[in-house]
Amino acid sequence: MDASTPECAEWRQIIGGKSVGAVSGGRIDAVCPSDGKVFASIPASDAQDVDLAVRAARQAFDEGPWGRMPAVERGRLLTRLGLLVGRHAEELAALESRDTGKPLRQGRADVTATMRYYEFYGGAADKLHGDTIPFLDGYTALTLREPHGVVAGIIPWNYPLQILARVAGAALAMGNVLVAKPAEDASLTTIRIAELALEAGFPEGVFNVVTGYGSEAGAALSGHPGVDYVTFTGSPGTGTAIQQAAALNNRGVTMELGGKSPQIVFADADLDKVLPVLVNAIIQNAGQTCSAGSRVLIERPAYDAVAEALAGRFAKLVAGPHDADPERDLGPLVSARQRARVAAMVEEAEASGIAVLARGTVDERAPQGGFYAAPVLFGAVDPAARIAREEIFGPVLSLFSFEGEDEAVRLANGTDYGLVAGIWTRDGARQHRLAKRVRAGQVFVNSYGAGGGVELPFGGFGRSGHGREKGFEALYDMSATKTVVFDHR
Ligand code: TXE
Repeated sequence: MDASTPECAEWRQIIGGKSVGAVSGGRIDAVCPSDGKVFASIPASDAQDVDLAVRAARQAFDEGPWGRMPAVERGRLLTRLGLLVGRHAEELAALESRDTGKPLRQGRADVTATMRYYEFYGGAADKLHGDTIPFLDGYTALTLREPHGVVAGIIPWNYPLQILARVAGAALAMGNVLVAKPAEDASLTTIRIAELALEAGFPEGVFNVVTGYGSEAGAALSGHPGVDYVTFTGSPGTGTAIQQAAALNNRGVTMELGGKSPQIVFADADLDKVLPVLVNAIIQNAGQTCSAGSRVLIERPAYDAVAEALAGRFAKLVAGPHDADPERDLGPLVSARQRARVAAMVEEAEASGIAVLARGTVDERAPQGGFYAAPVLFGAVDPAARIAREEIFGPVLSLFSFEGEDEAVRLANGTDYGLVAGIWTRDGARQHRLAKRVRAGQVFVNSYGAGGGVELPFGGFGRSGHGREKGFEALYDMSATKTVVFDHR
């Protein structure tokens, strides 16, 4: 770690309400993606720390005040946490922006959504209730919604604040306790939120954070027998490993594993409205968004006009530091590893002969050590190509053409993923037909929410995962039904 940086802070994690380092004493550098420089460090935890956190969580669940706390009180704590997030909004936005490389305006938007998650789940905590069920004469049967117990939340680096908030909000609202494991690339705001949770009044052991590498802390957490439920957002490969580990303990899981989301543009679409949305849906967070609109399917008569207009916009896009003044269109990618991954896919596509219609630039004043990637627009992409089927997780957009609804649906559903889709047409009947036929967890008609909307259930089909997060729906994943039968004959 570069100790010459005066502000190079040694962060600690939160276990059982205490701010602690890793038992091993190991540390991981926190690197700012805008310049590649180390500016802080986090504990490199392993199975020992995970075990301490799971035990602290279990104790809080079994013996602490949390288990007896009325739902409305849990809700108040979540609401209070949301208010504290608001009070620390600029600090959190700046920290998220520095740790992930996202432009400050995106950091601010993430903080706004984060507040809203805690507010939403604070209000929802006492709203989900069971049923009474008509049963045999002389009996009363009813259901209760019960927490799972210890929930493990394995969080990625692209939207740490928001993804933690949707996991923690729903889990805690239902009375679970949490052990969160943020990504080694971006853990700082997760630690900060756990500190604010203590300040808000959450009892010790309810909101734990263990930092460390996925292969160590993450693997230990997902396979820990003291964990009752695992929720994960990340890559399909890691999702499989986590499910295998959880399966050895027969634990339930929620998996959000990304996408290859299509935007279907018919020739009658309002092009003035659609064009900026198509661009934003792939450059937001430099394309590192699970719901990025990474494939644009264009009805043949409109293909040339849309491709040309998009090329004009792409050529003007500039990537720059997260704190650039004036702000740039997008920031750097999160890490050298992620940049290399994106560059390899772009190079492979170019080498295979796929046409580059336009390329953005990197701000010439951007620091040399940053992990920048210029946006790339590919045209007339073969649906069988790797860039057409695999998540790139960078500012890379692929265009395809289609003729008629059937081909549009075939292309849209032609990958293993199924997370989000956009449908652009003025034809009302077609909107309804397509919304039904497209296989995606969220479908936007004449807009593209890029996963937005705290209230909207979110999750995928196929390789995109299973289970639903966000909205009221998440409360079902984060609880189990208990049936109680009284015999009063
Ligand atoms: O993800 P990983 P990576 C996709 C995106 C990206 C690719 C690779 O396409 O290019 O994944 O990114 C933890 N047991 N998404 O390698 O490995 C890890 O520490 C338990 C999509 O960063 O999935 C981190 O906390 N945990 C996506 C988290 O898993 C493990 C968001 C995510 O890391 C682990 C991020 C293990 N064996 C990447 N290995 C989305 N859906 O939004 C790693 N982890």
